[in-house]
Amino acid sequence: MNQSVDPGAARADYYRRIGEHRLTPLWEAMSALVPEEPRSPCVPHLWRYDDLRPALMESGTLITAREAVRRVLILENPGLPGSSAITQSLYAGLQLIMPGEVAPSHRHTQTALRLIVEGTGAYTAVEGERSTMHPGDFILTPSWTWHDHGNPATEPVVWLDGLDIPTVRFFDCGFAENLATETQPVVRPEGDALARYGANLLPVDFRPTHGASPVFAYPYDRSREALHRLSRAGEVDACHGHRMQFINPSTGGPAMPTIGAYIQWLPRGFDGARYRSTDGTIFHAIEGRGVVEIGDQRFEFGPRDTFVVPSWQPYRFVTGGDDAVLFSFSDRPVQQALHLWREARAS
Ligand code: 1HN
Repeated sequence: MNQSVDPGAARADYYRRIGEHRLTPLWEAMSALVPEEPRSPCVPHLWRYDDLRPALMESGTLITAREAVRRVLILENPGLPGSSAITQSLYAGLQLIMPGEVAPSHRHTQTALRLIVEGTGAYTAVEGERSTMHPGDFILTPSWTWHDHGNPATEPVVWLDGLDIPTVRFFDCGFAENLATETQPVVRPEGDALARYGANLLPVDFRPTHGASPVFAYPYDRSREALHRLSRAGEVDACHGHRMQFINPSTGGPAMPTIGAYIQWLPRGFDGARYRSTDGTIFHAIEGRGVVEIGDQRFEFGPRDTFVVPSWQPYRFVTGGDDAVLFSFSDRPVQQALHLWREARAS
């Protein structure tokens, strides 16, 4: 090297010159590109439902569901501004539909899930079947299936949306189209999919038409009953309480190929062990109260609150006098399909 030239200045000049050829030096970026362990820009955050509900209801006076197409307030991670993302791979929002409204039918390659937060009697239609919403119900919209929502009831209905929007954006494989009519024709009675696919039975000639579960709606009363029985059976997991995965009954695998969805029962007096995994996870409290410690932060959660745990951040749950039921979702099926997923429990 030329001794008379400051190496820092020489390198800077070199980087400028190679930049004109659209080249950059790996050695300046290497440790950030290949970290020893995940260092997500996503940060822990809790959205308290009672604090945001007035703003959500106000949106109902400012724009109709028809004009908005979907009237949603996005839960954007404070560490990912401008991204419309709650984790690097997932999107979440709170959707409001007022009595008498319709959210018009469309389809897209993004997969969606809904967890009903407040109100009863709205519906979502998927593959010609309408499912009536009740708080705690888990409803999914597989990739490229027509879906529309309506609220023929008398109260506002709110649900948490989860979509794989950032994942689809990452792969640049997003397509969307609108149906010519506002609502899709109803061709099956309500409960048809659950009867056909949700009773440990499958039609003998069943052939999947998409990668997601043929059961579109998982009623909360069924999931809650199963968890409640488990909670009586004892044998609580030190980290998760009683945690179950929503499955595709035709495969035994996750209900959606790109999003894993889970529900867990934390018994009262639970003092959980620390846990971490590489799938940044969104939690939503359906019932009960508790505390979640994420890294060095502590959040109290109550019914209808939503919080996010970034990839590889240690977290643990503590409950007081209440049992709590938490819904959650993450990109775990994608990471597992790619053999990338890891977890660790505090020893
Ligand atoms: C969508 O179709 C829904 O169908 C919700 O309810 C949120 C966010 C972005 C793009 C499409 C829905 C969405 C969405």
